[in-house]
Amino acid sequence: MRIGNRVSELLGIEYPIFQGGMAWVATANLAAAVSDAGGLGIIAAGNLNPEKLSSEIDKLRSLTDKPFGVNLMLLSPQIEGLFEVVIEKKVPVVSTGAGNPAKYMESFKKIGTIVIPVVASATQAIRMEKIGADAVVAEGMEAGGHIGKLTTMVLIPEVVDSVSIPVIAAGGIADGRGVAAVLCLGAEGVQLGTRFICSPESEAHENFKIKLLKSRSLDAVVTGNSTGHPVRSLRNTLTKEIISLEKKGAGFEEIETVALGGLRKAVIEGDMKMGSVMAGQSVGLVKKILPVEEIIREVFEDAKNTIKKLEEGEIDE
Ligand code: TUI
Repeated sequence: MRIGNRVSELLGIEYPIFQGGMAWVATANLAAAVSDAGGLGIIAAGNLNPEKLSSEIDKLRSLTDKPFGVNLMLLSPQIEGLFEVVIEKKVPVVSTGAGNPAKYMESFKKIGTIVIPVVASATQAIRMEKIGADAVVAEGMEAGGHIGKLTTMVLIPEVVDSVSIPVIAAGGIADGRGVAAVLCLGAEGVQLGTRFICSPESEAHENFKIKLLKSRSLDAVVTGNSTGHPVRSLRNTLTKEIISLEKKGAGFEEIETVALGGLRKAVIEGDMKMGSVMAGQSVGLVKKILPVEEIIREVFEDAKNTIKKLEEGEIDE
């Protein structure tokens, strides 16, 4: 049995697995490793300026000739320049987050770039299909970073029933059981973030990786609910400070000031106290640092075995 489908065919990849476009973490090095291993590596542009994005794309292309993507975080202050780089470099796949990419759609289509927006609801997915998206990543609130309100378990079937384009599931998936589960829900691909941080190819600070390995799912807490901008990250001094500010009724701007630069502090400087250690609930399932190729192989091997067991009626074994 081969887990291949519309997603692998659309993108020309071996396994329908994406590596999430995590700001600061999803560098050319990590993305190239994922693409080279048969998945879709994605460079995060969220923390980059246009020049740096351009050099990261060149670097990835020097490491692999496989398809890859760039994630455009639509709230980036430099979004226009980043968009221009993606067009100029003819990036094969673009994923978008934190907004509606409608105004860029025509330009992407013109050069044949495949557009896969990240959505957190069926309403957003329907809107994305209407504007010509090729697929959507539906991200449940188990994910790390900025999140929506729905769990993967509810979001995926609702999105699958609402659109005809392929749906890639994200949020809470770290192993083969998760992959098998979302395939049952109708997803045709998966996106993993947290799991890929824990690889030698990820350039996140060692402290960040160690903290992830030591954490359980309940350590991945949500701050910012009171301001309408929920973010999931690992409990530390920063999250405690933010929660106490929220209890005092602090507004979005005050909280943003505390959180500002927090992700860089965590990923680059390894500050586990005042850094924003963004990770999903699946952190509790990640027990070891494994090369990207082995992660992908293990995840799909386990997914296939899980499905096979179900087919053989061995659910209780
Ligand atoms: O984008 C994310 N998660 C993120 S982005 C990010 S970057 C950052 N944040 C703070 C400090 C430093 C860097 C961290 N985490 N997930 C994808 C996602 N997008 N989830 C939900 C959405 C979304 C939200 C609104 C998609 C569309 C949307 O509106 C579309 C519409 O219908 O208008």
